[in-house]
Order: sequence, then C-alpha cells, then structure tokens
Amino acid sequence: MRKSTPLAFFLFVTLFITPTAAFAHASVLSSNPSEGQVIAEMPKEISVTFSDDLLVVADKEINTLKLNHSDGTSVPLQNATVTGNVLTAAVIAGENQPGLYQITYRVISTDGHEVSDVITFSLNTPQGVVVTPEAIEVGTSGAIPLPIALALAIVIAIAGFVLFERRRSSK
Ligand SMILES: [Cu+2]
Repeated sequence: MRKSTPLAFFLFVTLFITPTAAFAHASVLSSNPSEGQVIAEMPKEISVTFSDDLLVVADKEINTLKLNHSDGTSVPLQNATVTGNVLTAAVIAGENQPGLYQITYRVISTDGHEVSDVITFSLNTPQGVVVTPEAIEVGTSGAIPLPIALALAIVIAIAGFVLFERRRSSK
C-alpha cells in the first residue's frame, strides 16, 4: 500500500499540470531541432515555429530562446529574430559538445498571451537516451515541461494498469 502513495501523488501532479498547458494559445508547430530529435551536428540556427504570429515590441526582447546542455551549462545564442510566427537564434560556431540539450522558449503571441516550454534534443548520442532528473531541471521554471508530464502520465497509466491487473489476477 505504501508504494501507491508516490504514484498517486505523481498522478495528481500530472493531472493538475496537463489541463493548464492544454489551454495555451500559441502552440509549437515545428522546431529545428525538433522534440526528441537526435542530431549528428549542431545546427547554425535554432528555430521554433508557432501556430500564431509572435508579438513584436520595438526595443524590447519579449520573445526569447535559451539553449542549455544537460550538464547545466548554457549555450550562448545570438541575434534572436522574429519573422511572423518563427523565432530564430544563431548558435555560436563550435558549440558541439555531445549530450542532451534543451531549448527553452518564452514567447508572447499576437493575442497577448505568454507561452513557454522546453524542447529537448540530443547531439550525437544514441537514440533512446534516458532523460535524467538533472536534465529536466535545466529549464528556467520549476514546473515539469508538458512533454515530460505527458510521458509521466503515460508511464503512470501503464504502471497503474499493470498493478490493477496483477491485483485482479491474484484474487
Ligand atoms: Cu492566447
């Protein structure tokens, strides 16, 4: 019985987070690199394409991209540019340390709503890398990023189903 407590807690947290994110207004249509992608070479530019145009305010950087390596270092980006619904920033040449990376975006779409989340990709590492808690905490906020929350929900659902089936078949 004691084992079900953290499971129930995780389920609660996941259910609590997911609907909040589901009401976000501008969503990511695509990105380079894309979520979960394993690439052999760091691209010259990081870009994220949204479902809505981004708000541009002269002299104010309200749409930001950050790139972090899972070892905790931040990779400097240059010349963040908004073109309609695309946010792009240049990666400084020579940033090619293998490992897990996170793109953290924080944007405001033309309807005035802020959207932020994390896109994870790996550079030159085998597919199926395990996302460590350390990597998850690279993001700016303490919240669990939506894709990870969804993955957790799926894992918990499967675990719950297995436990349920086991309990049922033992009767
Ligand atoms: Cu909105």
